Amino acid sequence: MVKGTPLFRAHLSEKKILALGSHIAEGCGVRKPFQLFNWPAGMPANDQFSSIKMDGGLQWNVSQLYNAGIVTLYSGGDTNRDGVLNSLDIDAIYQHLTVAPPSYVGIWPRTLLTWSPALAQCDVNGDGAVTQDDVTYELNHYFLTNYGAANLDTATGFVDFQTLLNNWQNSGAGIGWTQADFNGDGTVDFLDFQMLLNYWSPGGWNFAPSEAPEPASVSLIILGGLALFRRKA
Ligand SMILES: [Ca+2]
Ligand SMILES: [Ca+2]
Ligand SMILES: [Ca+2]
Repeated sequence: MVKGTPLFRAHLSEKKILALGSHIAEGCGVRKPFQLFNWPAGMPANDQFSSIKMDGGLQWNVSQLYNAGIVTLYSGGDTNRDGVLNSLDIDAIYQHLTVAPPSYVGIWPRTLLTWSPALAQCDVNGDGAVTQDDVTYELNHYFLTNYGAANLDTATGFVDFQTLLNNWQNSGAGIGWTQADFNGDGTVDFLDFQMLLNYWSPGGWNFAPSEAPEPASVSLIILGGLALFRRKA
């Protein structure tokens, strides 16, 4: 499962911090469950890390850390953390905005959230807020496209216009980016049509492939030391 089989038997008896970052090389792929520890018999509840720090802007799924010793690195742009990069990740950003889109005409119809680190997965540009800029970043960096591309190909053109017509004046659950709700307000209307016109580019967008986070390494630092930390026999 893991090159070099860096499995550890570990027992923690003091307050410990687990830091997951990118600066210490240890092979690990995106979205591949990574066996970090081999707990002797599951991790006792009172033996857990005092905190888990995710360094370098990386996001990890640690839901299996204590029962199976496994962590999984999320892929960039997977804002709803379902393991797939698709239009639902754009919808998730719009549904978790902490700041109303500055150019929005009218009163933003969704509830604006108060920023907290729990929203970090939607803060794809890493500026400590969930805003329209995150949608732009998501589109440009992870989909290599732009506003108006309902089908998330790399052009804003007639196919997208047809999608907008097909969903004209629709709103509510089930309406999102794929249905041509480009401004994320939950309704397909003239504002989305205006956005489509503003970004009309049937010849295609030309964003360079992202240099963004495709971390090839995992780092493990355990601060404070382990009371017992030995390689599995
Ligand atoms: Ca996703
Ligand atoms: Ca942001
Ligand atoms: Ca809309």
